[in-house]
Amino acid sequence: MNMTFRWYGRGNDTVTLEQVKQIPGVKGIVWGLHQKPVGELWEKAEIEAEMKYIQSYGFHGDVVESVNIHEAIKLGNEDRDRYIENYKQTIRHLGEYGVKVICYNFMPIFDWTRTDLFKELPDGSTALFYEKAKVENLDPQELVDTISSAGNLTLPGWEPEKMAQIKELFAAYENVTEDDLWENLGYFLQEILPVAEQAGIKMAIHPDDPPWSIFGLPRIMTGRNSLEKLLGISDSPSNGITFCTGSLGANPDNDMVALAAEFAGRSPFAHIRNVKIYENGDFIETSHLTADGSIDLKRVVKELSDIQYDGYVRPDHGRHLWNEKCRPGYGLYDRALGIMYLHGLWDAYQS
Ligand code: DNO
Repeated sequence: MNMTFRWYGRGNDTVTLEQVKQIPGVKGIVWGLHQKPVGELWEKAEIEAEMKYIQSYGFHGDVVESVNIHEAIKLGNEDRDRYIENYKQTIRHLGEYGVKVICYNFMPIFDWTRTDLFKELPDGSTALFYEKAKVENLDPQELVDTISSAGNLTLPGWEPEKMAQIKELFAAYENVTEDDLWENLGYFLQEILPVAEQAGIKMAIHPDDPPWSIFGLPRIMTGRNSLEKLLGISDSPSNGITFCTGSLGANPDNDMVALAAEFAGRSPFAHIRNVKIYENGDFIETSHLTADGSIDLKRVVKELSDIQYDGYVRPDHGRHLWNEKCRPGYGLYDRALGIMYLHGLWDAYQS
């Protein structure tokens, strides 16, 4: 288990690498060029600058999250090949600087989606919350208008440049089915996997979060069958998964312990966090402690320990504690606590 911590870069994160350095057992920083518009080539100089900074603190920068996928690729548009070429070149550049894993997702338009970023938990901390009915009752057009007018439905992981053309994007997806999305994912992977292999990089797809269709858009990385189908696209060792307990685990039908047993070996990267699922389908991100949520994280870690998992792990999100002001889900304190819980489980199982 190679413990890492996600960091959004200098000037873009409230957490500093000096602080991360004081969390025991963190070996690497999961990074990205977050200011880059999706689809653009990542230049060598930009990669080198980030890597050097990360390495100057004694961390590795083996994992990039994410090189996002342009909507033209997901839609299978005519101009997708141009963006795929950029993607390939970015992979080669990252390989030159020693990157080993690229996390990506294939969710149409939106990345992870929540309805409240600071929902209070009984202990007074706040956390990311998803209210199922709220999302279900939102007509996409209403959503679009809300975002374009007031911007008061602020959800994380939504690229501003995309939000500017949200109406066009919804229109473009109108007739796109799950099968189409699979086909476009297959096309993309067949193109890039040979390049990734040559560059010594594993591609690790992130599951959809939440793992079901939202706003009438197709979503395909939602559970066991999706993971199996993904691996069936290519047996390249570069075709892998980001095993995310919190994303897949928001659907109680996804047995995360069983999925860990089946898929951890094909997951070069794991995001380990807990969620509490309510009966009405709402969920909230809790502390990592198994007793606090609906996912049996202690047994997930046992599965990883049993196979001597040597992939990269991050605690993923955390709650906001002790009045910390930070990016939603990406504060210092609760992620540090989560890391120590994961280390504790791992050490106990390994002894
Ligand atoms: C949320 C993250 C996701 C993830 C992307 C991967 O915090 O887990 O935003 O980075 O979906 O491409």
